[in-house]
Amino acid sequence: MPEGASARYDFAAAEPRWQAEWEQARCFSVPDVPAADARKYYVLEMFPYPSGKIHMGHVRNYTLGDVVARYKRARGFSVMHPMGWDAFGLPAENAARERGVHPGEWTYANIANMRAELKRMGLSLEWEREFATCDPAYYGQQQRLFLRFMEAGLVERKESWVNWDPVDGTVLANEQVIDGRGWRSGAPVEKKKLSQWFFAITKFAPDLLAALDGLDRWPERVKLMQANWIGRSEGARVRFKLAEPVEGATEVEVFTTRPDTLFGMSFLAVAAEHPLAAAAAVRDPQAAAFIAECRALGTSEAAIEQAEKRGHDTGFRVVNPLNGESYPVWIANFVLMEYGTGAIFGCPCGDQRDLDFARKYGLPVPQVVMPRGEDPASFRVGDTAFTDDGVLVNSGFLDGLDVAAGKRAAIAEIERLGAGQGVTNWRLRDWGVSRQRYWGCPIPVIHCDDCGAVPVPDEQLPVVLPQDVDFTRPGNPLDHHPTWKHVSCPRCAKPARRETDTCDTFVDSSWYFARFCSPRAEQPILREAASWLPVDQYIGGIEHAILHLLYARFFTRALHGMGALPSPEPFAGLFTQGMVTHASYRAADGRWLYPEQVSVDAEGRATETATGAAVAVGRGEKMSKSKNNTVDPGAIISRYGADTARWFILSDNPPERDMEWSEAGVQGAFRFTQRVWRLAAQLREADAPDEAAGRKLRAATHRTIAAVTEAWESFAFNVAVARLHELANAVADAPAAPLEARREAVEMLLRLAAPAMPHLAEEAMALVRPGAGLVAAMPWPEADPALLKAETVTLAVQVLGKLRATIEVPAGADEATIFALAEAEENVRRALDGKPIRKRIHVPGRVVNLVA
Ligand code: ANZ
Ligand code: ZN
Repeated sequence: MPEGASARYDFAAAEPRWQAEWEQARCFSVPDVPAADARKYYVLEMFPYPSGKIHMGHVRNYTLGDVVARYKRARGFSVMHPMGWDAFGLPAENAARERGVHPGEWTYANIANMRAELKRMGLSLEWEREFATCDPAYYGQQQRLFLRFMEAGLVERKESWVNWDPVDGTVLANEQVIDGRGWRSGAPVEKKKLSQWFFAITKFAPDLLAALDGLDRWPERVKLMQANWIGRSEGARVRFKLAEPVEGATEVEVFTTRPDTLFGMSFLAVAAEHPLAAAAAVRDPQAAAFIAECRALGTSEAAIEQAEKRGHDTGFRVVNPLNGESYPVWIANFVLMEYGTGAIFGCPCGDQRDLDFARKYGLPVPQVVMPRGEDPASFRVGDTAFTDDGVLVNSGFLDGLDVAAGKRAAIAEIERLGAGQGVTNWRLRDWGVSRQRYWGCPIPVIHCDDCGAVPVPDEQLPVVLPQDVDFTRPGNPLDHHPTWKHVSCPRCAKPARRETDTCDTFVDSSWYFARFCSPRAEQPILREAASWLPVDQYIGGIEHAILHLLYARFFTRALHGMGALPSPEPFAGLFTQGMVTHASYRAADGRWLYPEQVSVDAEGRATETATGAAVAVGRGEKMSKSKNNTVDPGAIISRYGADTARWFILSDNPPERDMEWSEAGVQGAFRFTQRVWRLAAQLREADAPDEAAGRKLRAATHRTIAAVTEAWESFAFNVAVARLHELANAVADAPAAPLEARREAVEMLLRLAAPAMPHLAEEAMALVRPGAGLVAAMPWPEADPALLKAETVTLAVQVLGKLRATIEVPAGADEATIFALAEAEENVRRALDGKPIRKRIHVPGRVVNLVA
């Protein structure tokens, strides 16, 4: 053993030491403006919300990103890998309300805590770029962007519905509405109309949809979710004449994607907020009561989707332009005012919601589409509408057509009659960014009675949040602050009011990746630094597949249009990781137990240690505080070291899949770190060096270089781990190989494992090649092509599935030769015991199985 090398790897001493070395050597720093000849690579993980502690999901996310960053750096890229904090949002205000601590104080204390925890992980981050979105220096620049968006016509002020808590007198976010009631007051939530600020994301809907095609390094699943969210629908707007005018109105317009089914109409339905509904409410108290009931449903689409379909007949009637017949007008809770025209025609045979509604209220169900080949005289839908392609029947001039041809023909006829036109409709709504809360970026506008909404002049930015705020009163503290909102109009100098709405926190995360390129610049994004964009590899959870990614794409597209960004897309590559799960334990009385409270016997039966009572074991459940099945990363790092945690989290499953955290798995990873250390510490010349063994080991080493390179490159991280385990075995199995062959094998093991176990790689490398410098600064090893051509292949030989021998066969040997060599083995012959072989199976490079 080389002098000073101890038998055990002392991670607790080594890890902080190497972290300090990397920091001192500035291994992870890159310039704001990339060098002209540099090959840039920008790796980014979705930045964390500073809740107070890191969890295993963070450990997985940041380990994945760190592997990419370290690997790409070694491949000669100039790698930017920054970190910051998504620091505005409701939990800080809740802490203020519940514990009387200022949201800023709470947030910055959490950040300090989590920064220290992340640093212990040994991530190759460039901490000089760090910022929090709640820093005035960040949100001040965001206000600048808001003003630029206003100038570009991308900001609008519109009325929109919000969830209103009548007791607390405050606007509620959708997640604060629980079963239709305010989360704090418990009062039934009302819908209320407020003037709010919107970003005109719908202007970009066609571009945002079309550009998905070019994102070839994004998961298909995410692209599909985005496409559905943007929701392009081809259809028609159709006007129905009212049988009698209502308050001056003579017709109702609907949006439909199925104009081919107009002959199957049963009713027309409008949203509770539709003017016709209001007109009905004036005459009919029951209509008014029904509308109030709909209002209590809140504004979330999910709530509306799940609610029972209900309606109220207004007594008004309309005439269908295609068949001239008259139909009742209902108010229905499932019709959204914000989509299409806020009115639909219901065709129960072709739409499940319409069918449920018709059955509930005894409305007719005319049959107009059916599967081809059915008999129109007898075909009837039961409880399930027929929504597939089929043939149109009982539909006049449309009879016999399929759905697509029927749509075209129906639209042509509607247009000829002057009763409407074919249209493309988008599901995407404009993005309402107003939030009536304190802990967010103030919207930089001043309201003047004479001048209207006046932008805050650039030189008065940032509009800083006041420190002295009162959280004991309900409502928005900015609104009831004694002085903050009282300012003079920037245009006419008369007394005016500051906007007290703050931005949706999704705004903060829509451009942070651009800010990282020049985090201290006096403007939002330094043009020259923006050439770091797009982010080459973005990594995060699937839960952000829609909103965050769509908003970031919108921002980037808008800024690109203004000439501020070089690329119209923010993220060239996207990787979505799976969850970290853990067993959970539940007692018969429903209590969730901590793993420490449970004993598991050899057969896997779990009991509560204190009582001996049986415990139900849940497998693979997402770690969650409510189920007591979380594992604290800090405790794991203290006990086993960061490299062990990183190695284990990479080893279990492909990173896109969920992985189960287990104590046994962590211990396995820990043993591997110790084993690698011993291989390095115990290198010395063999007593009788065996050249052939050396050649074999070198071939294995170089095959591993090729395989692991490919695995890191392609996010097959668990494969890289498996191949490195094999290389460790190969070294251990070649004690007679000459020292240089073994030294090369261990060196490569360390350098190839370094993206995952960076500390151990440094510490052991200092033994294997003293004076070679930091692994973090070494180029990636290259496999020697000559050594990749294996001379022989080792195969396991099984008889009836049981291992009986291993054989060496010439590379490229045919199957007849391979079977002959296998059957000639002494042990194999004995196992076969003269029985005829019924089946021979050969898995190339791995195994021969003989079935006798
Ligand atoms: C008649 C019809 C017949 C419909 C049929 C469907 C099937 P997408 O694809 O999402 O655009 N719809 C229109 N506006 C609505 C609103 N404001 N609230 C609730 N539903 C609305 O869906 C378009 C379809 O959703 C439209 O086509 C309309 O119902 C309904 F056999 O019109 B359809
Ligand atoms: Zn004014």
